Amino acid sequence: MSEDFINRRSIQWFPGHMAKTLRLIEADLKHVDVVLQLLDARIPFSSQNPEIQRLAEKKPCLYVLNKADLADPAVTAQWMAHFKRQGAGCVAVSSKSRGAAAAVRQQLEQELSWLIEKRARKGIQGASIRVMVVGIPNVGKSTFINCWAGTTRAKAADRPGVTRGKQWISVPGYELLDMPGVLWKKFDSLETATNLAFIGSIKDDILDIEELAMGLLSQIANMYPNRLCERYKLTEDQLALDAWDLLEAIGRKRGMLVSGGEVNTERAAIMVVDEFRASKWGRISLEKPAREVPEDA
Ligand SMILES: Nc1nc2c(ncn2[C@@H]2O[C@H](COP(=O)(O)OP(=O)(O)OP(=O)(O)O)[C@@H](O)[C@H]2O)c(=O)[nH]1
Ligand SMILES: [Mg+2]
Repeated sequence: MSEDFINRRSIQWFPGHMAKTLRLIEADLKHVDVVLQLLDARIPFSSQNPEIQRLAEKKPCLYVLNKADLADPAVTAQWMAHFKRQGAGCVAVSSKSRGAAAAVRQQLEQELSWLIEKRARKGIQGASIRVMVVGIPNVGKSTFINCWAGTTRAKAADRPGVTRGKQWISVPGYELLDMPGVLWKKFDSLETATNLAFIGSIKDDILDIEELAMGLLSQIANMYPNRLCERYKLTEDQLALDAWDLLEAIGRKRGMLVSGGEVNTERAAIMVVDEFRASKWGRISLEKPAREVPEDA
């Protein structure tokens, strides 16, 4: 069910500024010391853009699982272990809380200790470390930079595609490069596109909101059934309804009716998607790391 709206609508959102950003990332890599790749802690796999990945590989790279305040902490711990096993530097933060910048800076200084020592040996201790911040739209790149700067320097808002050009921001000891978010030129995985749509990294205008809400309800009814039951006071029988009927049942519970007593399913869908994104259903992770087989198994 969650894939239906993708099949019907074939999601495609790759405006000109995203193509330009990929070229900018490539060109600016030689001017930075490290790449911070922000991922969404609720979908650390789906939020890894392979094209960004390919470019970032040329530099030391650190993953930041942002919006960890919205994700299931137990699953985030699994993701941290997963990245560690892969030998990748990783830190989980919430850019809405003050500690995020300090946590990332500490990890960065660990990853870049060789560079810091090399600079100290050459007597260029004062040089700032240049950091490029990249990721999908709406993952919180600009918010993270503002958190580090301690003030609003980069424009940030709760929709994808806010940052349209690159912007350097200086903080003590560092130069941070904010970049626009980049999606896929063409999605090859329906699951990835679906997950990105759920968390709001794809412009909602190009999506069918009812199909989006139905997909989300089906997925959460499987993964975290109790959360839906609690939030919408649903019985087990109601939870087992198909997604359209479930959406109607939720709309009815919330009194979202039109004349004649029918449910305004569009209003219900908007409410469902908004409530998920605002974490009204509690902390939820949509993806878990694939079970890895130990090498000696
Ligand atoms: N709960 C929570 N919200 C966050 C966090 N980081 C960012 N946000 C919110 O996510 C939304 C998007 O943040 P931005 O900083 O504009 O995201 P961006 O990655 O710069 O987006 P683009 O410029 O569009 O690529 C804003 O509403 C932020 O307040 C976080 O760690 N936790
Ligand atoms: Mg931004």
